[in-house]
Amino acid sequence: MTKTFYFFPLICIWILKMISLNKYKGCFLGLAMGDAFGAPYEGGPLEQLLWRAIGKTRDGKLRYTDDTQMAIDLAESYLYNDTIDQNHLAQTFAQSYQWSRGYGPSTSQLLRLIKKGKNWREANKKKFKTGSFGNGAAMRASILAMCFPYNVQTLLNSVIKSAEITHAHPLGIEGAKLIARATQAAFQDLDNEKILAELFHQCQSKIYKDKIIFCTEALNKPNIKVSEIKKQLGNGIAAPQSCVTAIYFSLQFRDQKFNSMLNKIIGLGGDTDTIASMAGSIWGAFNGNQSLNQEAKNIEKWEKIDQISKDLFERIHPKHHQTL
Ligand code: AR6
Ligand code: MG
Repeated sequence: MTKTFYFFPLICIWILKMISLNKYKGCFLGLAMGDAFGAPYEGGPLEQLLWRAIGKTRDGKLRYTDDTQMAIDLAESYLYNDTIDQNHLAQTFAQSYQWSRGYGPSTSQLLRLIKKGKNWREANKKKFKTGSFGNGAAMRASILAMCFPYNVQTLLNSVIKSAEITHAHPLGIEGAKLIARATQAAFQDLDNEKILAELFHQCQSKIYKDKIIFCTEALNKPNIKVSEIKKQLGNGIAAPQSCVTAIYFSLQFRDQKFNSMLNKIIGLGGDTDTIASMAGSIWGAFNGNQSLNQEAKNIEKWEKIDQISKDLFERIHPKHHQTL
């Protein structure tokens, strides 16, 4: 091995640029907006009817779902511990649990068990022996890119810690790693080809590798139909059926309006809120919050989300936040 190879990681760290506060805010607001604006269109007629009944707060704001709630829990637990403390995070998830946020079935059961005093390490394999491969770990993974923005390996290790509490299946964890790394790359404004090459390199399973290849090809076909994206990449609640879909839309629309991306994702049907939430966080990591601020005010507790983004930014950039 040559000396140049040894120095390569150091050079990589050196050329990383500092991420702005606007990008932090954009990432979290994009997650919450994708979630809250996508939620009325999720699932079939029954789910949509239910959300029509419970999808607004008393003062007329759009409620967010489990996606944003678990993202807030993760950020708050990190800020409290200055690390990912799995026991604390599991308790934080469980204390925030409310059925009306629309948690997935296995996650609902798990969080109720933890609330009753069960250890998450036993409870997380109760419903599925190998753990869940739902997209619930991926939908909060962008927050980890805000906690660990400058080091890939530290980020991926933290994703495993966060994911395995609720989604211990390797495919659930792998989907979360892809979303987290795509967000980290978006913070650095890497170009699409480089992002997808890195994600392909990071993939362990054939299902994700094949989807990243399809995604790379699809981004070079401007007239590709949404129905083809749905068929090839998926629109479901399993991580392999939604994570690469979200990455595709975030990369396709990175230089366009947030709402154009949102409308396309709503048109997909299926798990619209979680796909929009994952894509929204990556879009926000590219573009920041400026164009989101006005519409974000329609969402419940948007000020809290804005404040947590600032707290995360200041925790990671203690010397710089006063100058930005
Ligand atoms: N074997 C078979 N099916 C599985 C397995 C497995 N190992 N793992 C997951 N499934 P869950 P989530 C299927 O409950 O990921 C909400 O709207 C199974 O059908 O862990 O937290 C969220 O916002 C299971 O019920 O949920 C997300 O959008 C389903 O995947 C979405 O639901 C979801 O796994 C998923 O949330
Ligand atoms: Mg969802």
